[in-house]
Amino acid sequence: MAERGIFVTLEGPEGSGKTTQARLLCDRLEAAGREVLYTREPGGTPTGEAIRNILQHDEAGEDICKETEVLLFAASRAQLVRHVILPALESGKCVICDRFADSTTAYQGFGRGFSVEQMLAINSFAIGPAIPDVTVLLDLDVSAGFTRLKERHEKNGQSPDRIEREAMEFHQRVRDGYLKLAERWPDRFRILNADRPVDLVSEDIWEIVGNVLGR
Ligand code: T5A
Repeated sequence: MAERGIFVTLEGPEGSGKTTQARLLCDRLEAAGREVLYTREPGGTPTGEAIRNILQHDEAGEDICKETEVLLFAASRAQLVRHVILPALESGKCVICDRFADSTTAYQGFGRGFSVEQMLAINSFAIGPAIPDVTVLLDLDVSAGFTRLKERHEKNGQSPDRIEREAMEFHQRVRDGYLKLAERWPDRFRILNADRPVDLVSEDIWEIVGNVLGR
C-alpha cells in the first residue's frame, strides 16, 4: 500500500498570493519527483464548481442568507474531501489545497459573526478525517491585497465577486480572525509575511513543506 501523502492548505485574505504560491509549490514538488494534486475551494469537483458559481458569481446567490452561505461552503468541501482529497492522500499524493476549512472559520465566523465553535462543528462534519498536515497563512494588509486584486481585475477585464465586494471592515475581521486561528493551532499553522517578492515567499513555503515531508 502507498504511504499516505501530505495535505497542505494555503490560507489568507484576498489577494495574498495563495494561487500563485500553490502553483509554484506544485511545480517544485513535481520537479522533486512527488506526485501532486492541486485543488481549490470552493470548487474542485463538478458539484463544488456549481456551488462556487452560486456563491460568487450567479445572480441566484445575490440574496443568500449567511446560514445558507456557510452550508454551501461546507457542502462543496464535503464533496471535495470524499471524492478528491482522501483518495489522493490514500494513493500517496501531496495534496495542495487553495483555501480549506479555515476559510469558513475566518470568513463566516469572524467575518459574518457566527461563533467560531459553530464553524468548527460544521467543518468537522464536512471534513471528517481530512485534517491538513500544515496550513500556510499568507498574511497581508487588507488594502495591499485589494490593490493587487484591482490590478488583476483590470488586466483580465473581470469585476469583483460577491465576497470581494464586502466592506473593508469585513475583510479586516477576516485577516484578524486568521491570525487568531494561527494562535490557537500553532502546531499546524505557519504564518508568512506575504508582502514580499513572490520568490522569497515561495522559498519559505518550500522550507515549511520540506520539514513536513521530512526531507
Ligand atoms: N470563501 C472561501 C469563504 O468566504 N468561505 C470559505 O469557506 C471559502 C473556502 C473564494 C472566495 O470565497 C471566500 C473567500 C473568497 O472571497 P477565489 O476566487 O477562490 O475566492 O479567490 P481567493 O481564494 O480569494 O483568491 P484571491 O483572488 O484573493 O487571490 P490569491 O489566490 O490569494 O492571490 P493570487 O495568487 O491570485 O494573486 C493575486 C494577484 O497578486 C499578484 C498575482 O500576480 C495576482 O495578480 N501577486 C503578487 N504581487 C506582488 N507580490 C506578491 N508576492 C504577489 N503574489 C501574487
